[in-house]
Amino acid sequence: MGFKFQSFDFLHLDSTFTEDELLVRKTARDFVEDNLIPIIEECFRTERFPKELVPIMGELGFYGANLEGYGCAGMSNVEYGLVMQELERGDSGFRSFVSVQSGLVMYPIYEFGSDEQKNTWLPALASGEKLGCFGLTEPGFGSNPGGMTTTARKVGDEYVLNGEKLWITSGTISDVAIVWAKCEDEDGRVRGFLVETDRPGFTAYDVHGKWSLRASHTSGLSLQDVHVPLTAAMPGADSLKAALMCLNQARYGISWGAIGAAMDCYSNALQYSKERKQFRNEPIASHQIVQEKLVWMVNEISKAQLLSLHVGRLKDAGKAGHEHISLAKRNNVWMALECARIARDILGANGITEDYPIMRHMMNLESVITYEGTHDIHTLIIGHSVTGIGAY
Ligand code: TGC
Ligand code: FAD
Repeated sequence: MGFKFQSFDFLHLDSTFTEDELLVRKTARDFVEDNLIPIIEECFRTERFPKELVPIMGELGFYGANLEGYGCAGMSNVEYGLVMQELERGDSGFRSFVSVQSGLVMYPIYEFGSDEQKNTWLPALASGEKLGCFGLTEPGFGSNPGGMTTTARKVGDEYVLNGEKLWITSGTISDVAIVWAKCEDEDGRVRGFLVETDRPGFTAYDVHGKWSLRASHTSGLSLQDVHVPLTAAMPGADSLKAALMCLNQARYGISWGAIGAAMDCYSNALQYSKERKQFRNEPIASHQIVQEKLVWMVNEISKAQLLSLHVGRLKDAGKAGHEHISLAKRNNVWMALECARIARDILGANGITEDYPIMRHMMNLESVITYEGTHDIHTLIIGHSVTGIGAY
C-alpha cells in the first residue's frame, strides 16, 4: 500500500557494499515486495501472523543467517543486518519473528548448547520446520530480568520448572521455548533451558488488544511443574550474562530494522509531498517547512545507516561491545519513530489511514522502542559504560 518503495541512498553507501551484500539485500527486498507487502495491512488489521511465509524464508536462509553450519547461511553481520532492514521495511512484527528465531533461539543454542542440542534443533530451526521463542521477561520483571522468579529445581535426573513469562514473541506458535530460570539448588544461579512446548504443565496464550505488532504473536507462557531432563539445560547458558549476550544479537538486528521502517516512511512522505497540492496549486514539497521535515529524515536516516554499518563491521571483526549495540538500537529506533511521526504529519489526514503504511510503522515502533531494552535503559547502559557507574 502507499507509494512504491524508493530505496534510500543519500550518501551513496551502496557503492561501499560488496556484491554479496547487495545481492542479499535484493533477495530480501524482492521477498518483501512480492510476498509481504500485498498482505501486510490485512494481517495487521486482523491480528494475523502470515505463517505461510515461514518456509519461504527458511529456503532463503533468513533464519540464523549469520551463523555457520547446521543449514545456516553463514552471512556476515552486515548481510544479516540488511535482511533485517528489508523485513522491517515490510513490518516490524514480521522482522521481530525472524529476530527471535535467529538471535534469541538459534544463537543461544549455537553459542551455549551441547552438540546434541545443536544437531537436534538448529537444522530444523534454520529451515523453519520448527519455531522457537525466548522467555526472559516476566509479569513483574521487564527492564530488570535479574529479579526473575521462575525457578528450576533438580529432582533425580530431571529439572522441574515453575513460573510465568509474559510478552513473549511467537510463544503460541513455537515448538521450543528458551526459558531462563533461577536454579534453587545453586543459590539462584540463572540458567537457560530448552523446553519443548508440548510438555505437560507448559501452556502458552496470546495477548490480545495490542495496537502494535498486530501481525506478530505476543504471548504469555505458564510453567506449572514442567519436567525436563537434566540435558535440557544448555551447558554454556549458566548466568544472566548469557541471556544478555543473546539480546545483543537481536538488538543489533533491530538497529538495522528500524532503518527499514524509517526509509519506508520517508519514501511515502517524499512522494506524497511532491504530488499533494495546497494553496497556489503548488506541491507541499515546495514549502520550506515541509522541506525541513524531509531533510530531518534524510539527515537522521543517513546517520543511522552509518552507525549500523560501522557496528556491523565491528561485529564482523569481533570488536563490537554491548554498549556499541545499545547506542545503535537506542538511536535508530528513536530516529525511526520520529520519522514515522513526521511522515504522518506530512501526509495530513491521509496519514492516519491504512492506505499508507506510516501509522502501522508508528504503532509498531512504539513496541520496538520498549522491547529489547527500553530507550532509557539503553541510556543507562551507555552511561554505565562511559562512567563505570551503574545507575539502573
Ligand atoms: P549487570 O550487573 O549490569 O550485568 C551482569 C553481567 O552481564 C554483563 N552484561 C552484558 N554482557 C553481554 N551483553 C550485554 N548486553 C550485557 N549487559 C550486561 C555485565 O557486564 C555483567 O558482566 P560481569 O562480567 O561483570 O558479571 O546486570 P543487571 O542485572 O544490573 O542488568 C542491567 C541491564 C539493564 C543491563 C539488563 O538487565 C538489561 O539489559 N535490561 C533490559 C532487558 C531486556 O532488554 N530484555 C529483553 C527481553 S527479549 C525481547 O525483548 C525480545 S523483543 C522481540 C525482538 O527482539 O524482536
Ligand atoms: P518496565 O521495566 O516496567 O519499564 C517501564 C518504564 O520504566 C520504562 O519507561 C523504563 O525505561 C522505565 N524504567 C525501568 N527501570 C528504570 C530505571 N532503573 N531507571 C529509569 N527508568 C526505568 N521479552 C522476552 O523475554 N521475550 C520476547 O520475545 C519479548 N517480546 C516482546 C514483544 C513485545 C511486543 C513487547 C512489547 C515486549 C516484548 N518483550 C519480550 C518484553 C520486553 O523486553 C519488555 O517489555 C522490556 O524489557 C521492558 O520491560 P517492561 O515492559 O516490564 O517495562
